[in-house]
Amino acid sequence: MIRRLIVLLALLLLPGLVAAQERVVNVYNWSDYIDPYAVQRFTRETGIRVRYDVYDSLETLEGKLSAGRSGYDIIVPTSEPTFARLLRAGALAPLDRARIPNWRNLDPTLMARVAEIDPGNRHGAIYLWGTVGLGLRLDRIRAIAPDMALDGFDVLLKPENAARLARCGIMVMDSPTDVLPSVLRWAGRDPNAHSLEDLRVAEQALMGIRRHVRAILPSGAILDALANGEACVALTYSGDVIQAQARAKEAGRGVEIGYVAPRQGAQLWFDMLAIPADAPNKEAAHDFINFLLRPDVMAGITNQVRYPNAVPASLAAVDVAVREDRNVYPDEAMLSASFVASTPPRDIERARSRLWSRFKAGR
Ligand code: N2P
Repeated sequence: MIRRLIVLLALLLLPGLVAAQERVVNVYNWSDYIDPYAVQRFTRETGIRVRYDVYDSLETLEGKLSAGRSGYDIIVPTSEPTFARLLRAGALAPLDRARIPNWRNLDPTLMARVAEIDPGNRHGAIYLWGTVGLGLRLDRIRAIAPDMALDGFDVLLKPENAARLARCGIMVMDSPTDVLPSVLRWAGRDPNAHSLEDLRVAEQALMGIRRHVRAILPSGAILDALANGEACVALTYSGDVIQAQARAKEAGRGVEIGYVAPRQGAQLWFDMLAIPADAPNKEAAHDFINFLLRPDVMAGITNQVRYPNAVPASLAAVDVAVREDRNVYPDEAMLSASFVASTPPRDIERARSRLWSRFKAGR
């Protein structure tokens, strides 16, 4: 009888014990920003289950993280301002390099660029990087405005151009953080000059085209709209446009998408793999980072999402068409003209979000 009770008890408790032993990593990453095959492979090789959530703007990520106890083990904030701000707030765990042997695969020159905000690169590894620019629906634009020069933000920000293209769909991603610096640059201002006067200039530029803008949407929705031909001009991230271009081509309905990063200087950004200070599964998070930094895994990711990575040894396995696409891997001239956004002080940050609400409301 007693033996039977023990067996029964064991049977009741077993599932709980197994669950307690199951290893999990909670990943919070940008949408359309990984090779699904890499995630499956990680689980197959390590036995660690991946719970995967996505966001599509820095504002969303920061909102979630600053509330604390997000429950995430891996996040992918842009070096500035989000990663820098979380770091300053003590919200990021230092990385244990001994658990990340593939750290040696990282490009030292790129890592040096982000060391300015994270001395010694103690809290983050570059995952992917890219620029901010315009996705253009070339087949429609050629029909509507064959004479328009398609080489920079004039296409969007000159009101006479926006007026001509309005009927085929102008969209802007919903992120003051990743939109305002490019607008300032276009207006001839220092994109990192954080003054109210500068913000007024950016606001004027945006308000000048507001009635021609069909939608201000999170970046994930912009990617979809470009891919299915609903957007003619869309301000968003480089690789998202190139993914949309590939999807549109595959669909074979004549939607032809192109990407334009302003020659005068595009915003360049670096997204960081980081572990929140209160992450529940820090060991599994280290294993995940280590896995992503493998050249073969990274090559698969770049091939899938069309963003360059920071693991030079991956290049050999990156498709030639992707590797040679200057919209994916910008050339030297573009890189030296580019700028990286800095982290605005609090009061300017507040003014930026008020400006953005007015832009969205259109008044
Ligand atoms: C992925 C968006 C890219 C990240 N869909 C921009 N930092």
